[in-house]
Amino acid sequence: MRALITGVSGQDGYHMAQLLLSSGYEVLGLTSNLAKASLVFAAPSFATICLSEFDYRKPDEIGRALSEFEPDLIFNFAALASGRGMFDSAQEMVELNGVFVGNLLEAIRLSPRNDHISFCQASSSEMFGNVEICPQAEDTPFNPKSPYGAAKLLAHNLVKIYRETYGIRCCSAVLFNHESIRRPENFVTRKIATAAAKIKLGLVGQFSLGNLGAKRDWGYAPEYVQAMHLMALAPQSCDYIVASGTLKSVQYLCEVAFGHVGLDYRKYLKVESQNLRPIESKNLCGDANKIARDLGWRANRSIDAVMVEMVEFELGSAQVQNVEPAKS
Ligand code: F7E
Repeated sequence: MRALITGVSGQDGYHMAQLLLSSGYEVLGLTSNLAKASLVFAAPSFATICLSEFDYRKPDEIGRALSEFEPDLIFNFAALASGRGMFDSAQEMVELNGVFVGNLLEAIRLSPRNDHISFCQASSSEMFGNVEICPQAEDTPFNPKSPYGAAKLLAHNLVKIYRETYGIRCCSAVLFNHESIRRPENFVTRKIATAAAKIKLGLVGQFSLGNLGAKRDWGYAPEYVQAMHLMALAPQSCDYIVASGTLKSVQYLCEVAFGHVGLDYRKYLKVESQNLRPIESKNLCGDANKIARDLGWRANRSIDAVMVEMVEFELGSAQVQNVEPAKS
């Protein structure tokens, strides 16, 4: 089996590549930054991955990749998301997070092998915006409050249209927040884990956050890519909520991370307005009963355990970076 992963060097692309390579797939990873991707996948366990530089703004390129590589499964993680950047550059956001997915679906439709391809899109809980209904299920109305959420909703709707109109095997996983040691440093879990580790080691004296009261449904990224893999293999393509069903606040994550290293986060935290969002989505908590019923997937690892894993990883990395060269 052959799998194509777009946005391969991000957190989810990395975990998906790891899962598929260990399951015996041939994997082609598309990336807008080949130098970065080559570093991300430098470990010997990724020796067989094939990486290719890709311009997401050129609609023809995706058709070429499909005819040359002939994938059975396609996972789309190519997206702009930069921590508090849900409101960054609306035009780029719409082009990459929305229009590109239309180009990808059209390339699948035009492919002579379209019967052999199954496509899974990384959709987002940000499409719900500020919802009254909590938890959110597959039939909860979307009401995005950010350009990111709106662009993701464009892609989500296109997937549904191509499935229903053309019979393409395509589905969307509505992913709630999901974290791991691969999270980029501008996301809140990584910011907190890095701060806890560096403050514990005496490398920095304080850290800054935005809205401590913000609550999210946080899960473990390697489990969320497993859900998407199951969805792509399912005989019937349909969309699923992928979530833990548990709401926790940013403050709670600080308590877990700093508690793990025996510190009180309140002594080191500065709340800064630059970390606040113009509008904060509220009540984002997913009901993942449908995927549990149909495909047997459930979120297992708690966000407490994920935060501890992230802090331990950051302690290790910070120590390695700060080891002084041996004196001769
Ligand atoms: O924010 C609050 C912030 O940037 C989480 C992506 O996977 O999940 C992710 O997007 C919460 C928000 O993730 C800071 O206001 C407080 O309430 O870690 P985040 P996100 O924006 O929710 C969704 C589902 C996706 O689809 C995305 O691709 O934490 N928060 N203080 C902060 N957030 C950040 N980044 N920095 C702070 O200082």
